[in-house]
Amino acid sequence: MNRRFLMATAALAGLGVAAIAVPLAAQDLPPLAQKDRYKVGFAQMESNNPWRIAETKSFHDTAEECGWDLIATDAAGSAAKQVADVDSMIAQGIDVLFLPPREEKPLIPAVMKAKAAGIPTFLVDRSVDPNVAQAGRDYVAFLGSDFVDQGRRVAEWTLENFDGEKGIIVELEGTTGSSPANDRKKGFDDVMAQHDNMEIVASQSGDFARDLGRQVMETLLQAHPDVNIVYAHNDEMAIGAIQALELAGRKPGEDILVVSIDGTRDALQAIIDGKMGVTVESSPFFGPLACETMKRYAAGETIEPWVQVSDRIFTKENAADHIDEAY
Ligand code: GYE
Repeated sequence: MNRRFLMATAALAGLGVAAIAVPLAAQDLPPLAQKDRYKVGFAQMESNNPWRIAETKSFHDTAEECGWDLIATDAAGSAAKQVADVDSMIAQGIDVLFLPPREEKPLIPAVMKAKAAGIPTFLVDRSVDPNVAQAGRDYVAFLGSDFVDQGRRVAEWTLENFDGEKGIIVELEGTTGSSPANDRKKGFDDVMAQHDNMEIVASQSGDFARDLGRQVMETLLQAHPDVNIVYAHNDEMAIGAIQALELAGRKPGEDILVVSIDGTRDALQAIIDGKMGVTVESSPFFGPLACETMKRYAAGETIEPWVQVSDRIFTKENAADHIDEAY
């Protein structure tokens, strides 16, 4: 609806304009001034795995050359704490917020509060529910990978490389309600649903964590001893699954195919050792892209709603070439 019309209507109705100032501005993103230094918030969700640690380090490594006075927090795996961390950053007067929302829905209030406080927000590496909060309106943009495509690529590689007759698949899902877990599941499951020789017999969350991945695999192995493919939504859970499989006397890489996503050092090593088949890249090095996108926004550019990161694929053909750059 037209802004001037709304104001006029409000005046006619005898409402104070200030009372409806927030809804009137609801379509507008907060601007960002061009300055030498910015007070920047990075509200990390957890630090219990190498991916998160590499991402936080990437923001710290970028801070100096991008002119950031960086406030970085760690929500220790709690969406509620992540919301509180954003609150405290707003109170500290940050100019810009970089936020990896742990889950799609609980972080929406934080996005809306930052907007209401006039702070432009960039979502990094995970997104929020697009039916509720939208890029270009509530936050500037989402910087990250195509998770559906990652899942699809793992499925396609699996179809080409699995040499058994019938695939009995166990899926280890990421954090429930997170965008990568939702989308990596969709991408993989949709492809597999088109193949009669592939069956997903169990799909359960391991919260993107190594230890939980190991525990869930242990349990699922009891219920499905005939499993011959494990699809994990990230490398940490894949490594946990390999530990559970080996403990149970299975031979990952020989009697069971393990496939996953990220490209961590341990996963590349597992591929080199023949225990894992593939990992589709999902890079944690967001610092430089965050800097560049923020500067473009401050210069007055309209940012595309999805600043998409392209992902490589690591297999036994190239894992050794990339392990030195891995984290
Ligand atoms: O794959 C996982 C991490 O959101 C893309 O989160 C990210 C995912 C990544 O904990 O390992």
